[in-house]
Amino acid sequence: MYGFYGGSIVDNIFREGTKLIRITAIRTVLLVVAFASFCAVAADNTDMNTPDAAVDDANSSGVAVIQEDSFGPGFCGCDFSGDGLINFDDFARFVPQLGMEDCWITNDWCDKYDLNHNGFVDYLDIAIIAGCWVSEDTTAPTPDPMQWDRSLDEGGFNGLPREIWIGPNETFDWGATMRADPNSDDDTGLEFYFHCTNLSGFDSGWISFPDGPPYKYTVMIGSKGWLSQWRVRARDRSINKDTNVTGWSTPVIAE
Ligand SMILES: [Ca+2]
Ligand SMILES: [Ca+2]
Repeated sequence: MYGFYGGSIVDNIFREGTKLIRITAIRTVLLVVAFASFCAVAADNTDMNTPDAAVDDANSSGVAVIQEDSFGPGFCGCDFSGDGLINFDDFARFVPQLGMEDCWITNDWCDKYDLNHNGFVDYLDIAIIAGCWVSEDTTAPTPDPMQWDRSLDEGGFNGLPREIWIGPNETFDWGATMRADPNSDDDTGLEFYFHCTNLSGFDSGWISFPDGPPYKYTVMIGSKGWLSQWRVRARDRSINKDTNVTGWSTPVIAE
């Protein structure tokens, strides 16, 4: 009798669990179907993505990509993964937030998931994602070609390549220092390559600056008067970073 009673509880728990899984699965399928419909509509209605429906993106190289009504993160205003591509990776991050209310400045618009800042994470935000569906960042940072930072630092120096004493021994501890100057950040972030054109072994390789500007590179070279010549270029950090590369800046000799 006791065993039968216990089994009944287990059966109930099992039934309720199964029901919950079934409801969750149905909701997920309905959501994906609804989203696929949004994508189909967006694909059919190309007018949704014409420049008239978008605004200029100050964070990329001038190509209009951000939807006019989106204040969300990164590329297209809805790149939650930050890779410059809008796909299921972003949608999967968005879905758990669907239905959130009381989005406001104080909670960073529901942690940025309220894309249009109307106070809710809802179907209007899904429409924004659908409008950017499978779009990807295909533009290099600006300016293109990259340029040197000619502003003066606290020491009164501009960012053009110059020799600098960086060691305790004034004969052998000279290096070169320089700064690049992108005119804005990029949707996915920036990387720079400082290239020494006449001496080997001093290139920076692709480097990033997690703390942002100044984008400054300093390298030990040896003694004074080596007349190393430098140029710099930049790329973004998107899935297309191998092709989203600026041209080289003008070469400058460090003196
Ligand atoms: Ca993404
Ligand atoms: Ca919203």
